[in-house]
Amino acid sequence: MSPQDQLKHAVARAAIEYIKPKLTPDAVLGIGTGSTANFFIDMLGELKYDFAAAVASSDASAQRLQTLGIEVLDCNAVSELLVYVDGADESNPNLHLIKGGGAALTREKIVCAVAREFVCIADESKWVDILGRFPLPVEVIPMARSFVARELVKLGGAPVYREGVITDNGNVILDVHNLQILNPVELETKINQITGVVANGLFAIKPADVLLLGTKEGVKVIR
Ligand code: ABF
Repeated sequence: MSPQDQLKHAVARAAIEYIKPKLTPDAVLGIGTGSTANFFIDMLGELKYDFAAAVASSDASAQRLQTLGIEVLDCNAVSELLVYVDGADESNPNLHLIKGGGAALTREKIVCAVAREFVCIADESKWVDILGRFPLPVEVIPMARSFVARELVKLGGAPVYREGVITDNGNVILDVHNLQILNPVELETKINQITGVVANGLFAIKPADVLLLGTKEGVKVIR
């Protein structure tokens, strides 16, 4: 396993230990997408008799959960998720995140909105002082792609169409480069207001509640 994968593995284990005492037989968990989330999903099999079911932020994660024998529910069938566990592309010290490198940002935002607590799991390469080195993903209705790109340029970004990618919702992704995001809540709000935008990858209006950060010195718990 690469050193980075060892850190992802360690934070996945920490997340298992973090959620274990909270589980109840009727609890439904929100489960994210990506390589760090995959480590977590694989370990979640150990606890599958301690909770009821899961809601997944992507078709890929849903399949992985089902393969382990974990029931996957439609989000509309659930009034609340006990916890949402997922990775991120960047986190700042306020636990404002950039997510969506895997193109699942809209479903991730929905799962996050329904969850009582968002536990973010990430290795130390994701930790930044100022968000924006990682290009900010924006999910867009295909017809609005060029319009939204022009509006994003007005906000100071350099949007790049992620060619060949169609989201689970049938939309396209613009990755916005050259941003130095000094006020993540404000930028998230502004991008949300552009007609044709479905969601953007900033999780600042509703940030993570806790970050389990994998470092060479061990897993840090940041709130
Ligand atoms: C999801 O997976 C995303 O929001 C983020 O884009 C990505 C992180 O992937 P990885 O864990 O593979 O770095 O959580």
